[in-house]
Amino acid sequence: SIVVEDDRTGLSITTLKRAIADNLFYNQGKFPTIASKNDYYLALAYTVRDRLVHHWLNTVQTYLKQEVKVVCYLSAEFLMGPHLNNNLINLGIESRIRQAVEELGLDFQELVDQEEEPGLGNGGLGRLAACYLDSMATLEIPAIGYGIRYEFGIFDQEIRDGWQVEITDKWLQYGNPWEIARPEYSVQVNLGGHTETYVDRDGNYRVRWLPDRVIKGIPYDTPIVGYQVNTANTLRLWKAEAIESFNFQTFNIGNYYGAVNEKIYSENITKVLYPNDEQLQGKQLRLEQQYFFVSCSLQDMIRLHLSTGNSLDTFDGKFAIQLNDTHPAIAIAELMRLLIDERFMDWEQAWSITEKSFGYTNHTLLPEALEKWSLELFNRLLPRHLEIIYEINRRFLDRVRIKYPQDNDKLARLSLIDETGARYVRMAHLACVGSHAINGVAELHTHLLQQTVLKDFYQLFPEKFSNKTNGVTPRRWMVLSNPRLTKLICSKIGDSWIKNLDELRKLEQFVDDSAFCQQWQQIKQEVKQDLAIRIRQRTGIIVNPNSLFDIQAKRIHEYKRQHLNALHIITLYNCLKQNPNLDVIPRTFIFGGKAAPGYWMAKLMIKLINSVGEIVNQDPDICDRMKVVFFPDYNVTNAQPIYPAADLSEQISTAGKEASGTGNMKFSLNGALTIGTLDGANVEIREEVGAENFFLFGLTAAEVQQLKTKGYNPRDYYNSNPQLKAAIDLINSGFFSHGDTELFKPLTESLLNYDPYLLFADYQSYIDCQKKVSQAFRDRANWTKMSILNVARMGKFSSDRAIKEYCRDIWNVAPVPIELED
Ligand code: 26R
Repeated sequence: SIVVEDDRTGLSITTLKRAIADNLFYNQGKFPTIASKNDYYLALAYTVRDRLVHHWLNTVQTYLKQEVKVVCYLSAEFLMGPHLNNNLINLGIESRIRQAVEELGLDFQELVDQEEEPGLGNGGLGRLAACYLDSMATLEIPAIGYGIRYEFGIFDQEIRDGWQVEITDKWLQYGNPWEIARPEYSVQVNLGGHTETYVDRDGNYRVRWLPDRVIKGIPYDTPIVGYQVNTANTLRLWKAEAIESFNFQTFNIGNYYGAVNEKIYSENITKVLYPNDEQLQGKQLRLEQQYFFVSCSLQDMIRLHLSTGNSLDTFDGKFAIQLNDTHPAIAIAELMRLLIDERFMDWEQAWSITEKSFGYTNHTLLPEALEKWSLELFNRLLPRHLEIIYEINRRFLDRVRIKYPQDNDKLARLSLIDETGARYVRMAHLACVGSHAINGVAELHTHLLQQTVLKDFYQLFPEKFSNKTNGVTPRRWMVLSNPRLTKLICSKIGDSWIKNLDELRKLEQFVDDSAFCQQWQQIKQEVKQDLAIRIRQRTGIIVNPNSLFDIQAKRIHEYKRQHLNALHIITLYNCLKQNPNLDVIPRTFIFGGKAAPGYWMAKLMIKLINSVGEIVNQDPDICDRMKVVFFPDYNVTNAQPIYPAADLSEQISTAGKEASGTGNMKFSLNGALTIGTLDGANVEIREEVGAENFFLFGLTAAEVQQLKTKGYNPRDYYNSNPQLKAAIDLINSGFFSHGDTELFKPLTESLLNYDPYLLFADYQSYIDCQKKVSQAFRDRANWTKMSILNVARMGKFSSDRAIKEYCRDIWNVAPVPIELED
């Protein structure tokens, strides 16, 4: 008998080919003869989307029917990376789709490369949110990711003359096949104006907010498919638009330009992601973004809750709301406002619900990154919220006063309002008081939080605190990015490690299997060759795939110390110049990362790396024993082929400064060895892989603290260390800058006079450790063994493990399997 499969769900090769052709014709409106690669990509993407819609709708329906508790992950950033390949892997249809595409005479990789990645995040925090969505879907945890649909994500980076140039990220310009707009669930968000009190019919005093602006929030939904499960959760991102009625009013009185202007003004709110990861204080638009997406999301939760016939009394039993840093912390005041002003709940009950609903994750200890908003700005934009925050603070400080009578310093330190100078709202304090759970993102980070920035809160409510060490999803960061290694591992231990990463331990039994080690090394070699080709395409630099690939890929920041890495390169260069016949292990130094556009020192660090590269790469005395590469536009797409190609992972932040790091996990998972300080999750990675398989250097966080207290003088190190002096002097001589002795002065002077991140103190330890790395790399068999052991022992760093801990300790949610019925 003849079976004709549905074009939208069928999975036979014939049906898939027909579906792609059909989507090309009817969605793209193109004949094959005139279709562009992008038309074909879109036709393919719609074909894949069709095949997950029933997972998605069944998931939503199941959650509603069973009235399950849902995790709402509130984050200003979701750094998703490309969806197509990830969806194919999680749906388990990659090989069929590839075959169908190839039988149509198309190049599969070429189509995959068409996708503009949604780069709606800066770095670690945004990418963590994306890994957590993948894990929640895979673990069948009901979850919604709530965020902002930025029209322009993180800028694209170009390098011109060694400098970073920022290019607008127009990721939506050719359409986004993965999202569905849901204008029927639009909400309104107020801004500005003032408040007034009134007496309701029962004689109660109430407050109403009379805003001077109203914005519409429209949700755009993207399915988040779990790995080999029927679950497809939702990422719901909000776009700001003008309210029609506002427009028409202006239009009717003949002010056409005014009407259009109003629309432009409203849409500004979700126009662009702030590319800074520091110093955003005073940026009104940033606070507007935060409040906008938070208010939209909470209104959405309330609508969902009431739609199933529930009363708000049970809200906290149905929603676990996680604050991804303080960016959405205004949610605490907003939920209070919605419950009290709009639903007429009394304060005590509203507060009890709020506290039980929220959890707060802190992602940084850097004082300049702790969010605070001036009272003036806050009052201008959110007058009602400021009143609510004052009331939260009044009640909170009353309790503190009972516990610590007569300790005004303590009160001032704990207050939600910073009154040490100009007055500010402290968002971290609001988050701590309004949440039942507070966590850091690595053991050391959580410990330091409790001892430093949140010390008083820890003393007050120690039971709220816990650690949740970050993790990364092995689906994207191994299966997708490293198919060769995935295949080899599966051939030895099966494929259940993909869902249960601890099973990688089974690889340990093969470390002495020479055939296996051979294959392992061979794969690393092939992947390095691939990267070498990309490097040549992107930079024109020819690198030797047999050299040690030494990679530092992360945002450019002084605390991450890319310039310490540069000092090592210059030191090595000096050694080779002095002793040209020195027998050294050839190395390729690869950097990737963006600098915040306003962060001059970070931009100068990029220029320094490129300038050093320019000299080193073409110096005949070096004979290709060193190459320095700055790989432009580091993003999720470009990261995927980078992690698998690393021999050495640079995790060299000043101890105590990197909250966790997640790139450190991705490198190690892909078989790189780490050179690192005892910072963030490095500590735990070293614990897991074993000290003998990790290159440790540098001061500990405690030693950093002690040295700073005792008085740190970087110039002493410079004067007493000839190698260090030579490196700094060479930069200052203009050797790397065509004789310009001024160019890098801001950088070298900052190091000589302040060196806030202690590069000079850690310099010799780093150089010595790098020598050990080179020595170790000579024994390739043993290196391979260490590489295998690193991978075998990375189980802990799966985001699945992290999410299970959040579910158990913070959210109190359980898996909800999805049955597929049509
Ligand atoms: C508020 C504004 C100034 C701002 C500050 C800091 C905006 C963004 C940031 C970035 C911070 C919060 C961040 O990305 N932190 C990183 O979080 C990762 C995930 O937990 C960690 O791995 C990483 O160590 C940490 O720097």
